[in-house]
Amino acid sequence: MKTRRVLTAITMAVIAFFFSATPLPVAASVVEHTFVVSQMNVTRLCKETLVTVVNGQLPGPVIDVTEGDSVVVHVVNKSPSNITIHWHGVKQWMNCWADGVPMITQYPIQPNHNFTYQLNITGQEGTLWWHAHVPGLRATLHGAFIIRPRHGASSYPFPKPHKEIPIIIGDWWQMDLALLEKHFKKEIVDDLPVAATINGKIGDLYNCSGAVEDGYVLDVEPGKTYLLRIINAVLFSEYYLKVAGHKFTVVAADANYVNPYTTDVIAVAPGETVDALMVADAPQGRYYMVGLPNQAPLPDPQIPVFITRGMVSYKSDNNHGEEEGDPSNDVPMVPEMPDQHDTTTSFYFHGNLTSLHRPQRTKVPVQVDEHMFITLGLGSFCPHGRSCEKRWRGKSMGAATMNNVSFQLSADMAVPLLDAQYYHCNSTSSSGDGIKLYTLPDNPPRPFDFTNPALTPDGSEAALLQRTIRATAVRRFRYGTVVDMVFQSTSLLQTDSNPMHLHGHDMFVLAQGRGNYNASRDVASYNLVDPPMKNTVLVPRIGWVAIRFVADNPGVWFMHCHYEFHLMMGMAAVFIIEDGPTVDSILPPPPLNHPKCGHVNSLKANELYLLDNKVVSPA
Ligand SMILES: *[C@@H]1O[C@H](CO)[C@@H](O)[C@H](O)[C@H]1NC(C)=O
Ligand SMILES: *[C@@H]1O[C@H](CO)[C@@H](O)[C@H](O)[C@H]1NC(C)=O
Ligand SMILES: *[C@@H]1O[C@H](CO)[C@@H](O)[C@H](O)[C@H]1NC(C)=O
Ligand SMILES: *[C@@H]1O[C@H](CO)[C@@H](O)[C@H](O)[C@H]1NC(C)=O
Ligand SMILES: *[C@@H]1O[C@H](CO)[C@@H](O)[C@H](O)[C@H]1NC(C)=O
Ligand SMILES: *[C@@H]1O[C@H](CO)[C@@H](O)[C@H](O)[C@H]1NC(C)=O
Ligand SMILES: *[C@@H]1O[C@H](CO)[C@@H](O)[C@H](O)[C@H]1NC(C)=O
Ligand SMILES: *[C@@H]1O[C@H](CO)[C@@H](O)[C@H](O)[C@H]1NC(C)=O
Ligand SMILES: CC(=O)N[C@H]1CO[C@H](CO)[C@@H](O)[C@@H]1O
Ligand SMILES: [Cu+2]
Repeated sequence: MKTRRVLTAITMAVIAFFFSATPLPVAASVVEHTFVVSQMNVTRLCKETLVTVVNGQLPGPVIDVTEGDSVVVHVVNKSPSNITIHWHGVKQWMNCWADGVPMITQYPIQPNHNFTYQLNITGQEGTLWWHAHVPGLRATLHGAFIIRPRHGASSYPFPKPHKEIPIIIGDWWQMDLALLEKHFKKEIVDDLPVAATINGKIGDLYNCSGAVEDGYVLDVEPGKTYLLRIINAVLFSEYYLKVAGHKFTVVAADANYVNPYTTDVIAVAPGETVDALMVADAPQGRYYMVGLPNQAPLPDPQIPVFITRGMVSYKSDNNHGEEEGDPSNDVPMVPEMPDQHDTTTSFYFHGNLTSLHRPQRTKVPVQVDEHMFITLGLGSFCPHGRSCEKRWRGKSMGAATMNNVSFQLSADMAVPLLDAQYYHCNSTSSSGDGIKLYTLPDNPPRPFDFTNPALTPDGSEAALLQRTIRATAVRRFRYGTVVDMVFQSTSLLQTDSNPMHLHGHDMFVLAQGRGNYNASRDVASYNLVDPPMKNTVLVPRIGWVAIRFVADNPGVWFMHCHYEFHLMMGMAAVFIIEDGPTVDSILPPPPLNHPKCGHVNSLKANELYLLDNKVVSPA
């Protein structure tokens, strides 16, 4: 389903010009894929389940490109669901139209419709991934997106690995995941996965009818180095990954190189990627590779722990006819995992990432234009005149918020926000007709002791704070604005961490801390020398992260928590980045395949929208 063709001579000449000072790069290509989205029945754990997949594969096909390539993906939707595909972490410079967020950057691709995405991969190397931006369905509609250096593997800032292996941590649900959102809307909240997977395989900790499940096996040769491209594609847990008897050297995160960091455990939250070298330097034998999720301890709501297990297996180099392993190590070695409630290991893992010094590395801007402080927490929609009731695995899912606003697009919205913004075909202002937008506040509207343990899970302390509002929360930025943003995880109703993902940009992660952020104390801890750059920052539980980013990619970009339930509950906002002053800082028109707002129905005012920051009473 994949073809590669060389760009035209003119484009080649242009590229050759730009690279004339460096060794001859590989020819830029157009990498073309066709993604047929369809449903299929898969039997795991003795139960047949209807899953939505791309090209019948689980995980989906790998997109494997070289920096400088163009990617063309034809999506053919043969499933009964509306679909979009998001290219997670791809910067999409001047190409917001291809970002793949339904009703934010495009109309969803309806059943029996096609859509073609075109993206240029520029200035990025490493591991990213793609996934459906559809609640629930991304658990099976995803795959690795690998960007190789233009000058070949010998230009890696680390020894050339023998092999490069995507390691995708996923979860396994025994339900049609299109139902997840439907259930959610009906306030059915007991949907849970039944197992976790490595590269689509559950592993031998699970069995049914006496037979254990298949596990992922990585065959290694003694002494060789393997680059593991680790992706967390699960819907709502950070994972720890270990291989018994082995260490990792972390070399990149979110497709940005980091200073090599040696550890025996990888922490990877949904939306994050980690590239790590693993040397097969243990005595020959078999070693379990284990993925274990972490979660906040009680009184937070607890979910079952889904551990997945694969294997690193040494190829025998003797001639005694053994198929695998050394007979003296027949029982595979099991790694000692962190406790499921240990979040400190993750805190340190993330705290130890620093960006590698290279000529291409983006310098941290020192002049900051705007400061924002954003609290992340849960809340409740409380009907008029009634008190807020118990939420989250109680009667209703309630809300998740950023600065006390729970993001929601109106169901009868006629135009994707990007079209509305671009064509002014519906006023995207906070007044007048058209799409009503609500400005995401720069600060929490009501400061409180954000990490007070008494706010968890819910009781009299939380009652005063949990009432929240629904709105299409947006924040506009002038082109080129340097933004400092502190994300504060709160203990309001729960104490989860929050992997916050910004589309279209990487963020410098300046600092993280526990408890409440305190500017007069914490600014001093900012790393302005070599902060890591991430598209997804894990805001620790009962803690904060300070990031900086440059709003230099015009468009309408989603910013959201990558825990699926938090996202469905509204922990999201839209960043609108305005055009710049020069020709090359103006968002180009959409590709021709993009339906324009000309043929859409009129918008209806919706009671969920807010006008001039005041709640519009339901009619
Ligand atoms: C899946 O299996 C069910 C019941 O066995 C069947 O009715 C359905 O057509 C199958 N769906 C697909 C896509 O194969
Ligand atoms: C799919 O998208 C179309 C157009 O946006 C919408 O009218 C329809 O209700 C959606 N279908 C589902 C199942 O969400
Ligand atoms: C969608 O793509 C398929 C496969 O390339 C093609 O057969 C079909 O005609 C296309 N449908 C539309 C509506 O463009
Ligand atoms: C990709 O780059 C080519 C060559 O610079 C340009 O013509 C094209 O418009 C770009 N496409 C996108 C989607 O940015
Ligand atoms: C099957 O799973 C059960 C419960 O998890 C476990 O007690 C049993 O040992 C497993 N059997 C095999 C063959 O792995
Ligand atoms: C790095 O990790 C070590 C332990 O693994 C920890 O002691 C140290 O505090 C971490 N550094 C940061 C900046 O988090
Ligand atoms: C959110 O706003 C509502 C009023 O709209 C207020 O009652 C509640 O205390 C606020 N909660 C927080 C966390 O700011
Ligand atoms: C914030 O930090 C400053 C400097 O360390 C300290 O004086 C102040 O008491 C702190 N504020 C709070 C609310 O903890
Ligand atoms: C193109 C489009 O959707 N236009 C609509 C914008 O909103 C006004 C007011 O709701 C409608 O009248 C237009 O049809
Ligand atoms: Cu979250």
